[in-house]
Amino acid sequence: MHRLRTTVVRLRPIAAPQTAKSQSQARLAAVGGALRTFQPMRSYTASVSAEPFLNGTSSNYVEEMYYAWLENPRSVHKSWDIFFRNANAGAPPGAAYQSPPPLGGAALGLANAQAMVGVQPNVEKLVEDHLAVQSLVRAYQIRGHHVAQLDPLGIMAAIDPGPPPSDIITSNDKLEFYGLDESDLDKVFRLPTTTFIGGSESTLPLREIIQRLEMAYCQSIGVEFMFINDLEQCQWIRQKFERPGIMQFTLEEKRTLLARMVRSTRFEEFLQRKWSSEKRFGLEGCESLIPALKTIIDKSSMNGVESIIMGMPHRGRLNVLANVIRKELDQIFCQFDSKLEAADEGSGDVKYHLGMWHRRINRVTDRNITLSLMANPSHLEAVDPVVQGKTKAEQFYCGDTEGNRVMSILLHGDAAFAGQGVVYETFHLSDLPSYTTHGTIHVVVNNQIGFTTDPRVARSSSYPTDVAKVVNAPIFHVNADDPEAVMYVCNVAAEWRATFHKDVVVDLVCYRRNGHNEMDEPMFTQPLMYKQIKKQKGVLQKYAEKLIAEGAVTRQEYEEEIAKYDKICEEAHARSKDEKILHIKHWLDSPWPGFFNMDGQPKSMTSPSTGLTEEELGHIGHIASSVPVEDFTIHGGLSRILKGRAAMVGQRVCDWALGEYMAFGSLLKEGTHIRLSGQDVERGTFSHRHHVLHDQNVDKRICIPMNHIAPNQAPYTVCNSSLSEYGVLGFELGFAMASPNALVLWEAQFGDFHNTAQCIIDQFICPGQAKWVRQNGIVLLLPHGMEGMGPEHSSARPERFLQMCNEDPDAYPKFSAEEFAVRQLYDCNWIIVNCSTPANYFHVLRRQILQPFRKPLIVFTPKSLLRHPDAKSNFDDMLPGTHFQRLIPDSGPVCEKPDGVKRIVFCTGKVYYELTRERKNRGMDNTVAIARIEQLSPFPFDQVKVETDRYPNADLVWCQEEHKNQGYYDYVKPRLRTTVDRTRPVWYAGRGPAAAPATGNKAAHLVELQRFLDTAFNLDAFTGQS
Ligand SMILES: Cc1ncc(C[n+]2csc(CCOP(=O)(O)OP(=O)(O)O)c2C)c(N)n1
Ligand SMILES: [Mg+2]
Repeated sequence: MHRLRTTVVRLRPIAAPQTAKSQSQARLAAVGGALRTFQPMRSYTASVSAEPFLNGTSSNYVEEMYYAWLENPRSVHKSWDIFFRNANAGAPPGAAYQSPPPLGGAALGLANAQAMVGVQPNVEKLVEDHLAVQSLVRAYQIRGHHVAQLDPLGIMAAIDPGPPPSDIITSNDKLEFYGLDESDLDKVFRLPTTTFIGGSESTLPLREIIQRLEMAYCQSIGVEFMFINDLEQCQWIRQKFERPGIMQFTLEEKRTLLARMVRSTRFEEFLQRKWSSEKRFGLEGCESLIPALKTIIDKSSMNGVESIIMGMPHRGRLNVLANVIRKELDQIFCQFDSKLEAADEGSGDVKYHLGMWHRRINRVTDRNITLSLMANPSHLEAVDPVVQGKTKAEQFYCGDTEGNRVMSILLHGDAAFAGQGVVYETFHLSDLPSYTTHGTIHVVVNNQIGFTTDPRVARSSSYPTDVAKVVNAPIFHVNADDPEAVMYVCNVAAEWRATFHKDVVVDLVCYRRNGHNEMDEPMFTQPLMYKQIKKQKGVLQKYAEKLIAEGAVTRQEYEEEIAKYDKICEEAHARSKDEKILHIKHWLDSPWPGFFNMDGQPKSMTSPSTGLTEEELGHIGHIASSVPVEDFTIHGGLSRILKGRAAMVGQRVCDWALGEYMAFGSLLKEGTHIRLSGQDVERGTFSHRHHVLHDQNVDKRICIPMNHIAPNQAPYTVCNSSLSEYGVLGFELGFAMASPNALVLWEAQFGDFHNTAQCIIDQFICPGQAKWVRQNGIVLLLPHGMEGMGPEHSSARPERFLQMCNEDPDAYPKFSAEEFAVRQLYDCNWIIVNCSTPANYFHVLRRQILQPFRKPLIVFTPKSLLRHPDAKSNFDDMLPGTHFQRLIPDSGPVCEKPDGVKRIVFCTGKVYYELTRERKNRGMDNTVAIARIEQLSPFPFDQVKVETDRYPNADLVWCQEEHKNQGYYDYVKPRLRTTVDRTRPVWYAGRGPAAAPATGNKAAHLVELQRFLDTAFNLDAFTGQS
């Protein structure tokens, strides 16, 4: 319908303005006759143009009439009926018109009209031609990018395989596709409202229409946007790329662009000259990345952005550090010195992974801007969600709810952008309320190769950027050898982000002049591509020649610019030789001002009590068991849960959910922001948490009681995430990076699902501080426990976390008794706990914030214990003066006669409850002591020693419900042995080794459980073994 309507509008034929053809030719000449040119055709002069009532402003009227007539011929005056019949039958408009039939002469009039039917077509052809032109415009908008000149190497097949689309006019004979021919080229058409190629003109000859479409969509820029399902956004993009004369730059802009190209190019050349055999993953072939980023930053600063957080891979990273972030050059150059000593503890990292934070004045806008480049591992794209999380956090802390002040830029390689799934996961966070950063600008260094693999075998999509379509992000492909086009699209990308607060992609189509790194020989695998690359003139040289030819700059000025920058590099190089020590601290991407003392050390080395007053416990307990807003109807089942909570508070006890509530509520009250994110965390996978209440009568009305604890409390963010682990955990890690004064928790639906986020754990959480001297207090909540649920949903794989602890199992730490716990914590790379009581869970969460430094905390959390009648804690265990208990000793009858104890069973987590039940059943409360190791890492050597000393006649057993090659055994055994100075053996009671974490058969599960409990309480089980 819509289409018909617009078509009818264009029924009105128009005479070609005299100037149309000459305009078109002038423009062609201006672009150097850039693309497919059209031979001048005979000019079109339609007799219809003379039709008096079909020109000027009457067209709408006619349109309406025509439209009404199409629906019902009787709805228009007879004269119009006859006219349209005749016109439709092909009569020229002059002939189509007939005087209204005389009164009383109806029969004659009709006869005349009928006689007209059968006159030769014309209006129909007009309609068809206009339709064709409209389709043509649309074809360019949709598929013009496929024929754009994006590839500096001219081997386009690699980036966009396949023949050009048949509906793009690549030569005159293609006009036929639209039912047009060369004779139509000079006909003038009214432009549809969905194009801006006319500028101030609303009509153009076909020849000019095609020329302008070619200019807009088929030169150095290829715009992909027609999949966006928002008309306003599409129109916005069309006008940005279609308006005539858009690509005009001031002299000043051109000179700045040249200067930036000089820096970008000469930086790499300098490094190559000085350190020709060092890997640096240079930018050669994509030097315009630097002006691209600087353009985005300038424009964003102009739009009010004050802080930009960037993530990028190896390619061109040093160049970005030097010329975008403005890291001192001597600090970069000294990294190439192999004798440089490391000042900081830890592994450090290679120079092209380190991060950076820098505040400076933006020269273009004269405003302050903070730029940070996040440190990242080799794992491509892994940093994406981390950048987003940090960006979100910065926005959150400065109250930037629209993303006007803080934004992120993500850089990608073409192969990684297409290949790595985390890119997709990150895109899917982009529009979620608790995860959006209100638009990210993605820049792809599309050098048409990934290491040795070219796109034909590296991806199934046309472009590496297709993944961005999933969130309707426009994609601007641009030939990186055309720096002005690059600058233009970067400006548009920044404006897009500022206008719509949505993601956008700039695809810099370029090449890689060297191998993957400077040592690699690319000719082994890409001989033809590299033959072409060898012939390729550098982009700086090309652009300089262009500007010199234009007279925008003189050769002398250009050479002076080069000399000036080379001198800067040389001087910095001389200074860099004085640097003998590498301070990784100088490469910190997220400083925490005020958290450490001047030397970067914790302000104290004590952990205060994590207890709360009776009153505070009562108050938070009350909030946890009530609905703090009026007229809010909750589900009946939930009412029962809240009543149960109220009863517990009355009895001064907590279950797991209430313990967590106490920890969160109190920290919020004390001013600590809390963010809990993960799949279904609002209710809790096991329906125990219920932090978000839903009104049963009003759609989307919710209440978060935790935000009603105290008037000046910090906000609580609890958010169900997308079904992603890698992306979401990365995001939360980034969020936790922004500030030490927030408790950021990610909960896995079941602990085993953490392995799809393994890269974030292995590359960031475990070694983050060692590599990048960056602390992080993120908390991972991983439901864990063998409960007969099968191989999945059972194990959070504690063995893997434990294996990655940096503690020496064979050395008893040499700390004083008072400082033992805190020093151990300070030295560790992460804390791993498996709490058996709500009180201990409460304490460890509070300790996470009250301790004077930040370490990641891994918590194996319970499932069945959430409702276990014995797994409750008394308020007494949470009062002032109480602490997290790293080890919970046996406080039963064994304490009275420790000498008579024959065995100490050490365990952790839920199996404790199975052990105590079995011990009771067997009447062995006096002979077997059970000690719970609640903090597995750092291992509480000192407290374990107290237990082993207390029971001198006991043998030592480690009991776990996990399989022998899993769980904690391999970790705990050497530590227990170290604790007793290897004087006593450590025996094992637990499931045998297995490939799968748990059986899928409930009966087998129970048999296994009973079997290892038998072993644990059979005092002769290990007799005779050594
Ligand atoms: C997750 C991951 N897998 C593999 C690698 C090894 N690797 C390093 S660079 C690279 C090629 C990257 O190609 P591209 O993304 O196009 O970036 P370019 O090097 O071309 O700039 C590969 C496979 C890696 N670093 N990370
Ligand atoms: Mg590549």
